[in-house]
Amino acid sequence: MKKIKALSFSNKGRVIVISDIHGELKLLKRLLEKVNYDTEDYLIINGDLCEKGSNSKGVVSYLMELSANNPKVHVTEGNCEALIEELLNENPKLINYLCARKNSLLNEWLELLGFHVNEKTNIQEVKELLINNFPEEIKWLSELPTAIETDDYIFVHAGLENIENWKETDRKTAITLPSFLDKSHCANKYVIVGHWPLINYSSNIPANNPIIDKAKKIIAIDGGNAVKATGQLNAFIINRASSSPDVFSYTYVDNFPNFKVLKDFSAEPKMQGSITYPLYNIAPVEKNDHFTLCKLLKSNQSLYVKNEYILQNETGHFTAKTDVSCAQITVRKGDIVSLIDDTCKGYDLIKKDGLEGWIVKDIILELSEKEGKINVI
Ligand SMILES: [Mn+2]
Repeated sequence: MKKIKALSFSNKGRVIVISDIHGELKLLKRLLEKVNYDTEDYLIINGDLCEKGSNSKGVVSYLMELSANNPKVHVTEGNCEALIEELLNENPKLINYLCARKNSLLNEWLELLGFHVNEKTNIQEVKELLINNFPEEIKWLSELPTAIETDDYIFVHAGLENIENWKETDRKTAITLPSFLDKSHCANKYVIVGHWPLINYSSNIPANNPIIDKAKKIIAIDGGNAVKATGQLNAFIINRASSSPDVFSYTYVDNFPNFKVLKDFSAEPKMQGSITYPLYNIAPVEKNDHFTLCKLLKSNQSLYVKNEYILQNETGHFTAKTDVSCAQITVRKGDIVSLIDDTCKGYDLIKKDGLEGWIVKDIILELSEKEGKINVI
């Protein structure tokens, strides 16, 4: 990769890292408010500002302005920002993409100009229109660094190749590499990535919380915001103090309402695990009132899937409707949780401190808007 930005953090204060905002400007602003973001903090936005959410242009404008006015704000490119390159290279496939994906930065810009793309639209026409009307934004996006390197950290959207000189990582790999936590690198400093929703790595109880792998020196922070039904926008915080090692913490925001637990509920220990991308095929073994014992095909793992989340297709095969927790969660009276799904029989799907699972129905009470602002982590 060619675009590597060298940076030096002062040895005290905070570094706040956020990735995969995907056009969710309101969530971004709520998250900055929740962490009490201040211009004294470093703020690293680690790729995928746009696409999928409803306000990509808003996120791009907001971060352009924030970084222009504050030398401690830095942004790396993600695979979604690389769309700009496809535009500049006049890739005709971009037209198909824009027809298929309504929530796209380029479609939002074109809509402002009263222009709608269809299959017959010419890519040169789109390029000319956008370059003439959004020259600063396009320049800013196309100049974003692929990685930011400091004394102790490398910030890159998706990952690095496991090679002696990490700087030789192919740029496309750096912004598209899947599942980096399952891989390794030899950069000898922490590599902080987004791109791969954390729920894909879940084992016992599914979660979208950041994962720190000390042995591999990888920190993964993509909460699956705007991509996963139960996703969240994470802020990973590095607290620096000159006399001691950096301390890590995190928090998140999502769009689920907060509730207070009125009665204890203990999870059944056998109820663990989750169905996540890409293993959605299951074979039901034993159907019960609320959950069906299933074998996850390929991994052969046994899971209890909520009956409402099981689908049978025309060929008779069974799949999970979407990513779903197969875990129950222990909650105590007074806990604050958020509610993901209350449409199923007998049990509600909730999130507690980022962990997702089922609790028995009718033991939670919705908080007022003011009370609901209590931080769950
Ligand atoms: Mn990405």
